[in-house]
Amino acid sequence: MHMKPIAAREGNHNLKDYEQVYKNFDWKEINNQFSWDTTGKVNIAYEAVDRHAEDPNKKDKVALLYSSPDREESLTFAQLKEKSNQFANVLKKHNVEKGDRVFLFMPRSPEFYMSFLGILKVGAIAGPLFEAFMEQAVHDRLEDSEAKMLVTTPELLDRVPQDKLPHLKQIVLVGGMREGNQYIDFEQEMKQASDELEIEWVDLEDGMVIHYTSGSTGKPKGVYHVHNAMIQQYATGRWVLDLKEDDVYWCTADPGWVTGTSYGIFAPWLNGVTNVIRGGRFTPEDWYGTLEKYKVTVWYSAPTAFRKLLSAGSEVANKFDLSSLRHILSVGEPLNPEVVHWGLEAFDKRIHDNWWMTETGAQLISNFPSLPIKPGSMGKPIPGVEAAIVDNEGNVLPPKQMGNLAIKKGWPSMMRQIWKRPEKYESYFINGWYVSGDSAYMDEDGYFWFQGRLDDVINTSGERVGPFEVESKLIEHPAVAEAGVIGKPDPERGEIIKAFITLREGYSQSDELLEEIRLFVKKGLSAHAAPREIEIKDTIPKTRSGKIMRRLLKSWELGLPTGDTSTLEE
Ligand code: 6R9
Repeated sequence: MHMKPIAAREGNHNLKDYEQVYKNFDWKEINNQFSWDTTGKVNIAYEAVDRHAEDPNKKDKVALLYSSPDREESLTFAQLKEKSNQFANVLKKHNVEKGDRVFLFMPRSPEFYMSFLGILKVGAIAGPLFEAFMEQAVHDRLEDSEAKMLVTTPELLDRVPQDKLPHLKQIVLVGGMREGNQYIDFEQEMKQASDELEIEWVDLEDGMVIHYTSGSTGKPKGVYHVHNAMIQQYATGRWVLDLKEDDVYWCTADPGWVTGTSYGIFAPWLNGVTNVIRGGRFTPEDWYGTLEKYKVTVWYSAPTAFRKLLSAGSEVANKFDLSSLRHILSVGEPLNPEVVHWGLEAFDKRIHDNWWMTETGAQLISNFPSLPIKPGSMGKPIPGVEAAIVDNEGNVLPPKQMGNLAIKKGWPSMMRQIWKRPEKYESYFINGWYVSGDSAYMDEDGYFWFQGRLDDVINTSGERVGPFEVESKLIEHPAVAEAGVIGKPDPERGEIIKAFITLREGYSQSDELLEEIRLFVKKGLSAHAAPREIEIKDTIPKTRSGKIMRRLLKSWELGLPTGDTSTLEE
């Protein structure tokens, strides 16, 4: 398909001559933006908040602009510094130390952000979890990380299997208490805590965040990031988000997802910009209303949301004044050219697609304001990053040839570990390249074009779901003997989860049973992991070594040729 490029954005922006900067760039140029460049001591929370709080011109600027349907609150940089200091002191009082894992399982709220920053300030490692997670998902992540403390709410506490988590020493409850004196009352302890803190200065290579993400096999992986990530989160905040002093920035992602931390916390605050956080459920009216009310200038969202806005129609968009918008970005799944064109109509703005992963910690490939956009392309590598298409041995392929999308190892925000699984970590790297698991090609102008996942990972509404985790849950249901799970293409959600199952003796197909099985996954794992479609089969195709052949299930589903089935079990 040939599509006319959309011209570069006119006017003043932060990366005016991409090609020139790209050619000459060295990451060291960024270091002098930070105080640690002279002191050698670092803490990302200091650079994101305290530094601005100590600046007389910035301290009273709004850092956090929080709203939800029933609450509105704003915090300046000075206030955010105090609140996060207080929480850090609460943590210290309860013996949280450098390197300890402290997890957060709660909805977006000002308390979430105070806690998150407080955790970093004592040198501990923060582990944010989606509030939608159910018991099994919560358990697996807290168990694997050996989290010592959890910050949650009384409402979510029932999903925390405390008796099965020997490492979990303390639970902080935000917004109310539950019976029993084993819990720490957030509100009460915050009141008593000092807002003066000796921040824990750490090394650039010390851990700061663990995000759990799904692969195609095994339990979710703990992707471990270090303070050094700030270099790239700051730089991409300028080049890609195009953040400037007076911007009002809104990233719609939940901090349970890497986009909600790297770009919902770090990039905006490292750049000293006002950060809008909106809680509550998605509706087109609510989102347009948020853009209008706070006069958002830079907006970072995802294709699945844009597609929902598109299908809500322009009548809805036209009810709102969206003239404050200057720059719009998208990540998480392929951004359909149709959506790019809708963006031009609805907002008279380009939507800038960019590509990265939980493991990469920050954006790597992007459409910059100063580049023409080829609708459907993810753009070009950011300065300081070498991207290529490689074969399975790690040899670079020529333009227009499809292969593995790979990045030369060593960008600042790269993950440094898969928690407790060094062999898993090593398996990402071939011949000096980080191999992403995505297939893509590069065109003759150096633009990258996403083609698909090479493994079986499902991308539903921008969420990565591992088929293995869903299959494991399915077969815990008494009626299910075997299960194979695939992503089925869907116009709005990108993919939906489809499960193929075989039934145990004594069970027969009925709509009630299928619904019960679906709810079983939803209640056990999370709503986004529950299969939207379940189909009963006589057998699930497997290889001779017993691996579920999801590729074959997918071919059947889509009516495609089945390819090589030589390893199929008799
Ligand atoms: C940040 C984030 C990573 C996977 C990635 C790819 C898909 C992300 C994309 C995209 C096409 C884009 N993905 N951005 N696919 N175009 N612009 O999404 O992290 O949740 O780890 O997902 O998402 O398949 O490998 P994560």
